[in-house]
Amino acid sequence: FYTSGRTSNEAAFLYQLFVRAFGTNNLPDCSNMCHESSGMGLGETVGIGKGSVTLDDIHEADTIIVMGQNPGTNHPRMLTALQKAKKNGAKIIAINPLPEAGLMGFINPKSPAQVLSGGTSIADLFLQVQINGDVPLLKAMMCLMLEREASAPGTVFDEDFIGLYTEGFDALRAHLEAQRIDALIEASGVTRAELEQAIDIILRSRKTIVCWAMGLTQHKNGVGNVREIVNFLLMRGSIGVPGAGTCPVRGHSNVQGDRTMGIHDRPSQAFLDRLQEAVGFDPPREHDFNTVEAIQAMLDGRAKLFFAMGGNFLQATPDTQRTAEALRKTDMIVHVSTKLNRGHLVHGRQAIILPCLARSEIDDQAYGEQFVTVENSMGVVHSSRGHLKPAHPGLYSESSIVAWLAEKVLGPENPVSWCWYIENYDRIRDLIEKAIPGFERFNERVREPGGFHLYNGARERKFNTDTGKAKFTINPAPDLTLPEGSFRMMTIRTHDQYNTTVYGNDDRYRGIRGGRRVVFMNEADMREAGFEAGARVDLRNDFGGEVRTAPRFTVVPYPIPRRCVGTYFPEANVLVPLEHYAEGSYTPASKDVTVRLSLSS
Ligand SMILES: Nc1nc2c(c(=O)[nH]1)N[C@H]1C(S)=C(S)[C@@H](COP(=O)(O)OP(=O)(O)OC[C@H]3O[C@@H](n4cnc5c(=O)[nH]c(N)nc54)[C@H](O)[C@@H]3O)O[C@H]1N2
Ligand SMILES: Nc1nc2c(c(=O)[nH]1)N[C@H]1C(S)=C(S)[C@@H](COP(=O)(O)OP(=O)(O)OC[C@H]3O[C@@H](n4cnc5c(=O)[nH]c(N)nc54)[C@H](O)[C@@H]3O)O[C@H]1N2
Ligand SMILES: [Mo]
Repeated sequence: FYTSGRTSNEAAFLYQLFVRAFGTNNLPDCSNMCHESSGMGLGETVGIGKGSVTLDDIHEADTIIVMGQNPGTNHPRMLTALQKAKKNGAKIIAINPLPEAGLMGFINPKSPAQVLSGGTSIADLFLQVQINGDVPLLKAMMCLMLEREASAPGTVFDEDFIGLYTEGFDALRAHLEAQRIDALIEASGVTRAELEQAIDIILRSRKTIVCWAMGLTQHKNGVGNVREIVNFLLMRGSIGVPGAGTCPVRGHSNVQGDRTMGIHDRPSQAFLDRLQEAVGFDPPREHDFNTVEAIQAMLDGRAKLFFAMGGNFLQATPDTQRTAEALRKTDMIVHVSTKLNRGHLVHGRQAIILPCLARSEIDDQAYGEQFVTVENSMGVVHSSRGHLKPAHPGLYSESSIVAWLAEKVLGPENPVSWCWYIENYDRIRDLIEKAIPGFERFNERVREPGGFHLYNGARERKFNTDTGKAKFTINPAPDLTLPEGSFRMMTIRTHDQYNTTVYGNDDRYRGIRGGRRVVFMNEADMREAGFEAGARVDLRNDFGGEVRTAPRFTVVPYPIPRRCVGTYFPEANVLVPLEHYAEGSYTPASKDVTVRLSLSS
């Protein structure tokens, strides 16, 4: 039972309830491929798997570090917040293998090579990290901060905060002291002088926020990346005070809310206990398949039915050929979708598509027009109401589809009166209030303008870990050696797509027109390999002795670090091995895939 991240709180809550009443926690979701590494890295260290900052914090910050994120294309509204912060005196540091136009403030669609050279930039400092060089970079920065502390004791670390609220600092300090700074700096791809400049900016005050997205989570060490960010913030006491904290920037409009509602293959026992109390049946307790495990289970016949609440599982997941094979092995595939996509074409013995209302459409039920609720990246729950006439009078809402399905599948013995809930979504919200902490007076508070903030312990320095303290952790730097002739490939989004929905063939801020099968490459690497600009090449990955190829990509010279290349998702997903995922979170490591390039025949 897969979920994409657009499903409302109400539909998601009913859906997970149905799935659990049916008898399984098999609830993989797009989060598994997205911010799972963030949820895990933050949960273990600061006790909550969500970011700690609010929009006001961003406006008040003195330093904002934007790592592994391309807000110009993917979070354009965030640029407004960054601009406001800058007006208030904030400095912005971009850490990215690419000089992304939205951050560098230079938008000339015709000339990517000029990106570095002009325009007013949002970023005050650009650190051109190599792909997956973030752990070495952060470690090197922390080592240099140790040096600064040694020469001016009491100026760098927040000893009071560290002593009162955290544990593990001495072990981390010892670990950092044993590092070879030069090796870390070399692995990061930036220079010592640049790191010193970054530290000068950061040390101006404790009000530092780190924002990040897929450039950090989709790595083998994705969880480690997030834990290093936490180390860095904790050292300075830059969490739980105004203008400081963690900011994983999310994707789908309700991916965070879906998790809060219980779309989770590994639910906590506390969540299940409360659910049991609220609804009167005993949900299954054992953990189940995430996205990667679901594909493996379909491949070897342990899963026979695939049900998707939205999304495009075929194209969003890694190893497209194998995922297709997995889906074809099932007995039945059911999609609840707002529009058709290629994923609908690859199915098992039976295929059912249930078209549903989009959130922009009027949802009329027995008690009249309904609204739904969602939760944003900052933990604000607010309402969302459709205004458009439905595309067809026969379309049902996601909540109705779930309720009817539950009623039929579970039969009259099931204690939940499914169809009664959908007459009036206030009833679903009352049930959510009973089952999920933080939703007290849900129906009342969500009707207030702007909605309400969910409680966030980290924001108040209440760290809900097993010891009640925030934790420093030690995270090994990844081995970044590449086999001779290989490259490190990241798969990224263009301006003209929303995940697997491609609206056009341009990527205007990167100067690409009329095609998506392109590979960004450093000019020196091109010369060495003998590729001209515009050359056609085949990409190949040999993970686990299996050959995966993506033929006929056009080479584009680009200011990207040596031995790093970039391609677009989903075209390059055929190259991402299913078994190549983040340790702990199982997020496919689609930002660091080892590939070889050869001229197409
Ligand atoms: N228009 C549009 N908006 C979207 C989406 C969309 O497809 N289109 N998708 C939505 C979703 S679901 C999500 S999750 C977000 C995704 O938002 P982003 O994470 O911004 O999306 P990506 O294109 O994957 O970009 C990743 C960025 O990380 C950088 N990067 C890659 N590898 C590394 C690395 O090793 N280290 C560092 N420091 N940086 C690296 C890339 O150069 C790129 O700038 O956007 C959301 N918004
Ligand atoms: N290589 C590589 N792979 C990636 C990524 C990457 O950066 N690189 N990014 C990953 C990330 S961050 C994510 S979030 C996933 C995205 O994975 P998914 O969420 O599975 O993919 P989408 O393309 O967002 O799904 C779009 C489809 O959802 C349906 N849909 C849209 N809105 C609604 C709605 O309101 N209700 C219902 N029921 N259906 C709806 C439509 O049919 C549409 O075609 O992809 C991941 N895959
Ligand atoms: Mo995402």
